[in-house]
Amino acid sequence: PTVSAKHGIIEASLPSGESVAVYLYGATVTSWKANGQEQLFLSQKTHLDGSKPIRGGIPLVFPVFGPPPQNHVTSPLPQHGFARNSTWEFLGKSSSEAGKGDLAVKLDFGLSHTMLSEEFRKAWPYEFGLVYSVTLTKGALRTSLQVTNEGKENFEFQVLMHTYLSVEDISNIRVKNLESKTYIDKTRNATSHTESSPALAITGETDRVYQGLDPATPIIVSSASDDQPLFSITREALTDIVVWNPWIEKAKGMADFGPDEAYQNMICVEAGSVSSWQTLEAGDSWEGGQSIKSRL
Ligand code: TA6
Repeated sequence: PTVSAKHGIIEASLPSGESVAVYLYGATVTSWKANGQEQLFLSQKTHLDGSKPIRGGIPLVFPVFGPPPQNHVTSPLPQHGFARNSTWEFLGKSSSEAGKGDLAVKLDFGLSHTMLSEEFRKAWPYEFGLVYSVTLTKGALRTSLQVTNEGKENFEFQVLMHTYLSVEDISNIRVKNLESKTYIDKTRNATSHTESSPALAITGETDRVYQGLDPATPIIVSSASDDQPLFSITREALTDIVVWNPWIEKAKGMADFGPDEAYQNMICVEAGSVSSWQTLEAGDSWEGGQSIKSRL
């Protein structure tokens, strides 16, 4: 495996044609190629200069998902918290055997309270350490986050990996294994519903938080035309899945989302722990992650 670091971008590749690129800004994965083909969506109008969170790839949401609640310790933070708009450090890479003679290359990134901007440190005054690992193997990408409470008081957090998957045509994909699950529909005043479809089609703005899923049951993004799985996502310790597509109007309304019709080429399937709060006691650590397999 080769790894290169320049201009705040860490890249790694495997002889089998897999590659990954990670911006130190937000530790945001911006590219994952399997078999030489890009698997993630990245808006053509995304900022990449740190002026705004990257629109695409896998933005990292921590310590709060969505707009922070009122009268809460996270209230002063921006939407989705500070992890995706802070500059992380590259801690290093390691290579290992991934079985069947395949290689794995793991890139580690770190963010701690001492590295935060004054604004963010004041807004969320806890002593913490984050280690984000991005592991590339043949046909799969794993991202996992370890959260450590380095202070003397407990804190609570939410975490989510805001994965933008690249699809050829949104009308030809289905999302499977959500049937009978409870979800909060943010396009219908955050009301609670039960999923009735074994294969969810995306036919308009979709913004749903599916709750309490078995992390080992893969969420499948499949092709409707041949019922083949395109992506299969399993998780560890992340029991919620957010399904989001902005559709026509919201896509037009985001200045950094382009071209406007690109809503047809992406689906966000986001592994997280967001429907409640994880409490981390002083000195304790928590870890959670996702593994995305690509059919290609
Ligand atoms: O993915 C779910 C969501 O919370 C949507 O409601 C939408 O706001 C999306 O995240 C993008 O948020 P962002 O802050 O990146 O524009």
